[in-house]
Amino acid sequence: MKLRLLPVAALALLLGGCQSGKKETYEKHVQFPAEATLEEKVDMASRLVPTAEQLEWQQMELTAFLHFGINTFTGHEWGSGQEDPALFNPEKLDAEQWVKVLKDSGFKMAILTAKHHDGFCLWPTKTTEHSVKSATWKDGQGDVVRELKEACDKYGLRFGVYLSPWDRNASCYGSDKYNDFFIEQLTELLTQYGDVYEVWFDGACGEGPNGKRQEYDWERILSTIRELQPKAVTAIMGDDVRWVGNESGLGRPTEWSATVLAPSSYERAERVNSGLKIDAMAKDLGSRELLANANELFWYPSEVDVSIRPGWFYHKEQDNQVKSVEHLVDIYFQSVGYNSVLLLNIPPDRDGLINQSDAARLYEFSNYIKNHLSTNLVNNATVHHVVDAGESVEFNLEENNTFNTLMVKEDISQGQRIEEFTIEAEINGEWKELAKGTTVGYKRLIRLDNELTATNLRLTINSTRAEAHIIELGAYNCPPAESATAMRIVNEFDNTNWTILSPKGEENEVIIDGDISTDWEGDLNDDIIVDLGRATEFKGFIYTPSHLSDDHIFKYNFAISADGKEWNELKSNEEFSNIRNNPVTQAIYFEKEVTARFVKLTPLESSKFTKTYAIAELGLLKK
Ligand code: FUL
Repeated sequence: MKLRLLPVAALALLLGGCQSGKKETYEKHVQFPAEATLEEKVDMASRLVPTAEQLEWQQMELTAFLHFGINTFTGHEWGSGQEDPALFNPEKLDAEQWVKVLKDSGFKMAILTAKHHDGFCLWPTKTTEHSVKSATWKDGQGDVVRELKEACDKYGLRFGVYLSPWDRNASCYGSDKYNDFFIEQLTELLTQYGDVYEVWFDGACGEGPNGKRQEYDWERILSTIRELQPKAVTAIMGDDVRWVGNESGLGRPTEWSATVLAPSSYERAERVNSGLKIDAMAKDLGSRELLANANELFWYPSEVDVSIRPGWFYHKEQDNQVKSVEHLVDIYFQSVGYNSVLLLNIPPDRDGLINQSDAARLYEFSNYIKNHLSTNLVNNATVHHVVDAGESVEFNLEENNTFNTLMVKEDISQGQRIEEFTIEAEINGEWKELAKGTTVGYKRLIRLDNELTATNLRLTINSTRAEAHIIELGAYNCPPAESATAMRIVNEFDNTNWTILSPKGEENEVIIDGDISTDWEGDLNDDIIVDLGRATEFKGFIYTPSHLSDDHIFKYNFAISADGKEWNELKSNEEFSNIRNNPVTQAIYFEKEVTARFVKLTPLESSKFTKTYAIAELGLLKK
């Protein structure tokens, strides 16, 4: 495959591409000329490069999220904004403990939820009283942002902030004034604490206290960041770092950092993305088929955000649900190993510490990575090779090697180019194909089915957008990781005498069969009523969403009854917050134990705003 370089180079100059060495490159964005052919677009795409900040961000590989705030003290995932700020009282808060745990586990940056959707600010802002100023903690004199930032500086960890655009407390939310309010909060965070390396705005945008939605002034927000913290990358609603599309830790095997997806904060995003029939969740964000229809391309690399626990905030009842090392290692392979940065959430607990169950798991995880993915068995692994389509490079392996994992790295400072590659091994004088893959980008890890021993490895670039710059090939031996984790609880009671009274239907008992692989799909007005067989004392209930559908219950009522006729509603119009993005088991506790023979869950609204819902299991919680 040979590309027509000259005409394109001339076009590129006309379009203001910048000169770097012999070839023109485009930083962060490239606009295709209206008359560009696919071949010309492919060539221009090969010369789209990251900004210096995006490149440094990618090289961190492991970054940590710290979800901490009023929710830590109320047990919610999304606070209402009406919480009493006095509840915030992490008596033993020690940000140095957080930072030491993260640093020792190989993380390069910590991003704190300075404000989540409830509007409660972890720093003493001038903009609202709904902050640490009104907390019991340190008699209102504390500043979590400062404590964390100082700890980060002391131990050499980068610092980033999450500032929720959606604010359920601010009375001006839903008006122009809110944009000023938000800019003021952002300015405080970006001017009072020193260097900030990532600013994270999620896309959740619901109603505020006055029932209105907000039109955010993204241009002003992003330009404020560029001005005040030019080294910071802006994520998710920002335009430097892209949300991978789920909160389960799953990247794409084909992951283009050079993507046609327009960042949602751009005014044209809706038009551009719907024109291409894509969104952040789409499987393909950068193939030639998409390039053929696109007018522009963005360097907008993927970030995989996922929590070490089912929830984003700390909940005591999830102490035994911290992800296993095996699960964390899988996530690592599917994020860092799929050309993404991992943003792993470790939520500090009510004492204000990283809980021992999470800290211990992080150490085990990082030991696994250190022990098994740092000794490369390939000789001269880091020699820079420039390889065209159809060409191969051979690498010699150390003697007495055994490996089951491969790694390829592309020099992304030159762009992302490789479209398809093959790796073969020479075993007893014969070449055998081990793996085939598509994109490489910053880093691509490949797990093989079996361990093997070989003398040489051969990497062939089958298809590439321009000469590929290979900067490393790796071979490692990764044994199975520890899979032990707590069991997933779906019900804490023996349900042999339970009967489903509603919804009616032959297979309705799947709702209480203890098997999360089956589900019931019903209509919103179908109550779920269970007869427990006898009066039972319990402290809460568990809703396990379906794996087979993404139509989950979002808003609900929950009621109990002694006779199945007179109902006492314990939860009215409540929500399973964030279930759309993170459909994990929802454990809802009441203030105190209740006794009832009948329970009723009424689904009011679905996460997809349909008239239907799905459920895998309904269970009850003991004391
Ligand atoms: C989401 C939020 O709604 C969650 O609560 C969490 O903060 C996650 C990282 O982003 O959009």
